Amino acid sequence: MLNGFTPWPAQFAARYRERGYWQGRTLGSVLRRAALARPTATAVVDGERRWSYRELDERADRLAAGLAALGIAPEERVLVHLPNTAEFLALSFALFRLGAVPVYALPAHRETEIVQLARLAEAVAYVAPDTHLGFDHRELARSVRAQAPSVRHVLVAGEPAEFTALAAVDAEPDPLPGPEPSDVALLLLSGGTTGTPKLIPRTHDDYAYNLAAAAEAAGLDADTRYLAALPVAHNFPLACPGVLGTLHAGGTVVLSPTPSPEDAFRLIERERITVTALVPPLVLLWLEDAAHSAADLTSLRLLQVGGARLQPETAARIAPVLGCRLQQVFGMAEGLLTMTRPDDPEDLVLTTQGRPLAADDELRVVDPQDREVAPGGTGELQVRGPYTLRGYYRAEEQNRAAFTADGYFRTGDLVRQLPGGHLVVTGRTKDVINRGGDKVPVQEVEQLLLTHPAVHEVALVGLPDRELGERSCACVIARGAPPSRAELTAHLTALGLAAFKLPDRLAVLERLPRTALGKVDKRALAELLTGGAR
Ligand code: J2J
Repeated sequence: MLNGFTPWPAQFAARYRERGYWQGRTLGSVLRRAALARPTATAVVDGERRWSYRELDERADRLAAGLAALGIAPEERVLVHLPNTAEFLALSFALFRLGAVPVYALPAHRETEIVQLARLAEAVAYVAPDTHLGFDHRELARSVRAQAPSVRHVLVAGEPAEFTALAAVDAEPDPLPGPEPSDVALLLLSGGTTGTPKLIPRTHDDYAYNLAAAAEAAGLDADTRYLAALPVAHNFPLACPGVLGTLHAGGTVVLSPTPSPEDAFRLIERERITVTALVPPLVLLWLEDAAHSAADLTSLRLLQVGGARLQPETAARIAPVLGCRLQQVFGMAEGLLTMTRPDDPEDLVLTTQGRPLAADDELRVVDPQDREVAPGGTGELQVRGPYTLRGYYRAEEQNRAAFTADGYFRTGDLVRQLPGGHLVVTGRTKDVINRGGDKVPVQEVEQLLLTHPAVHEVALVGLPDRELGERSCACVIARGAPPSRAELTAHLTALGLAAFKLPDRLAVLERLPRTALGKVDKRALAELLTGGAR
């Protein structure tokens, strides 16, 4: 078992097996089964490339053998920093079959995040494209190698420079011992509430359940043509049901280089897409563009929306403008998924975030003292269940705060549960800014801002925004001449911070409002900056 992983207690594991959640499958076998059933069907479309199930399956086997020949062993971690490409899928299944553990970084991540992740996971390899949207990942690989000594291999999809070409990692498949279904299959990045990132271990058993149950709840089958518009390194388009759920169902995955209406509409028309998933700000963009687009979107059957709060008014425009049904999804890389269902009444689909995937998802809504609130009341959501983690990877101290004594995960989300079980997400208790689905880890950004010589003190707060839901504002007490926002963002960019974490606004203040306990009062600060309009 992977060191640093917290397994479920034995009686829970037994229950989840007995009740059929954990079926003793590995993620590698999910693809094998689909490939045996429909070898010639198209599994993945990436630009002009089309791979059949047999081809994807064989590529995964050869790549697994090639990785083993490089000396990458089961349980070793591989940092995967690939955009939406066919290689992402071949590599993921190769690692699943080998029993090596992919750590998924988002394409937007830069040196700060990548080095932190490589160190935390003690990754032995970093896999990236040569360049992507104008950014040279080989440059980044050089600093990763210099700062994270565990990284022995850099594998490049494309022109490798001094590194190894991913395409050259290829060998005759040998039967591999392979992982156990209860082993950790992958590590996902948490939305983040602390200064440094946290990794979420997902096992073969739990993730196989997750993707299969989500596929069922979204009505996927062999005729599904799923468009991956969001970056597939994220849990939502990866397995909720996403690309893995589509492959499980025997459908076709179409990879979009970006989620822009321009790229996505072209692919929806060309590939007769039936299902896709978006975050709310992209829904707004798609609705605006669809109104004057000549693209034929009539194949679209279902649009999943999640990651941040969807305004009911926006939700109501989806069916008339895009001609498809809406499925709201409230999810987290930590596990729990709630979804609206096809047979839900219209008002629940428009105004709630759905109900849990599993009958054995145990939900509790609590007050700040961890006492359950009265039914229908608002409070923090705590959860445990067959696909919700019991501990972050190698994070003993943080785990003491993130979980209750009886194993519930404290989500940091404020919710209210309706009598039928549907949840309405009303806010949060955690110090994260949800910038249209991109999670800005507040403490991490504050710590980096403090390294600027003109910043004496800083608090990053979220301010309401019509398009993104929230935008970030850095409230700064200056040391000497106040810095400009351009100076601060240049400083953070030079440190190698992902662009979505850069402050959208700057407010230079004389002092920061404090709570009775002396902590910065972020609520008061946000009210001050919005003129109390919050
Ligand atoms: C309000 N807040 C939401 C929603 C997530 C599916 C969908 C999303 C994610 C995801 C995911 C929300 N309304 N509909 O992994 O599989 C906020 C909550 C939650 C946090 C998790 C999936 N859907 N959120 O967004 O791990 O605050 O996962 O705790 O990135 O996003 O973020 P993340």
